[in-house]
Amino acid sequence: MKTFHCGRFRLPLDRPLIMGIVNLTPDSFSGDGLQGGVDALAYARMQWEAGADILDLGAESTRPGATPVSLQEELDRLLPVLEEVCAWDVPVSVDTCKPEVMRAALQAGAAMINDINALRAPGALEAVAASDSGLCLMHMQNEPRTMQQNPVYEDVVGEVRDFLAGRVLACREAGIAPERLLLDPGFGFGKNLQHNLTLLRHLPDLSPDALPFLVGVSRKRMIAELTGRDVAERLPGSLAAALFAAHNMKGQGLVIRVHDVAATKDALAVWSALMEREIA
Ligand code: HH2
Repeated sequence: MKTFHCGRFRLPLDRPLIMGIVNLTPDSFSGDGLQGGVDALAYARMQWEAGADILDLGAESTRPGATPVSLQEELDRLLPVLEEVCAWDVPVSVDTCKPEVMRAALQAGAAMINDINALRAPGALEAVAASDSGLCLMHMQNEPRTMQQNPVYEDVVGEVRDFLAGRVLACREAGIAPERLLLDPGFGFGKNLQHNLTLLRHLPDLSPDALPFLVGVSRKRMIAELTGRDVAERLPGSLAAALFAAHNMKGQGLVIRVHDVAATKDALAVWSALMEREIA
């Protein structure tokens, strides 16, 4: 059976895994950031107890138009929470593009680095190569400030696949074992609705060497474009997309990054019970 290697954890990929989002930001698009005195540790524990297989801590919003935060600000938001959560028996991922944050996170015990920039920043590959952390390599066209200003592709599937293949090669050349890698098409990161739908339909075709995928569609604008719903009402649409991804990727390995862990777990439980006869 395939496993995903992240730090001291070996996660079996025979069923879709759930990554629970913990946004340590005041400005996340989903509205789940830490405004209004929400306790980050209590929130992280709630995500874990709801059934998250991995917790993903992010201290910088990447929503379209977001302004970057300074290194110090990101570390100040992240480290106090990370140090506590790393003592729990759950793999902790850190969502960051900055090599300095990667190094500090790994030192504090993070089991995974989730980089929407696919380790392209100078020094990023070197920051993670010698560790045993899991890694997520995501495709993004342009950068968060500008990415949704008319994204254009000639062949979105081919371009995303080639980009990911290039990043996998760069990791291999840096000595990173493929068992440490998850790939992500980057839904909403420099893509319009049609790009997002095409990529979701073609997930299994996007991965060089049949590597596992991470999919993040939870509450995103593509759900709003299909349902007309505000951010607080996008759960049913998010679940439909998550189940489609699970169905499409069965056997290849999938991590689903979500805000609503308990609801996603229930939806996957029903889907996997229905699938059992086919798998047996
Ligand atoms: N999406 C967001 C952030 N990080 N990482 C990966 N690998 N894939 C994604 O699709 C992805 C991601 C945006 O979601 P969220 O963290 O809820 O919002 P914000 O960046 O505004 O905090």
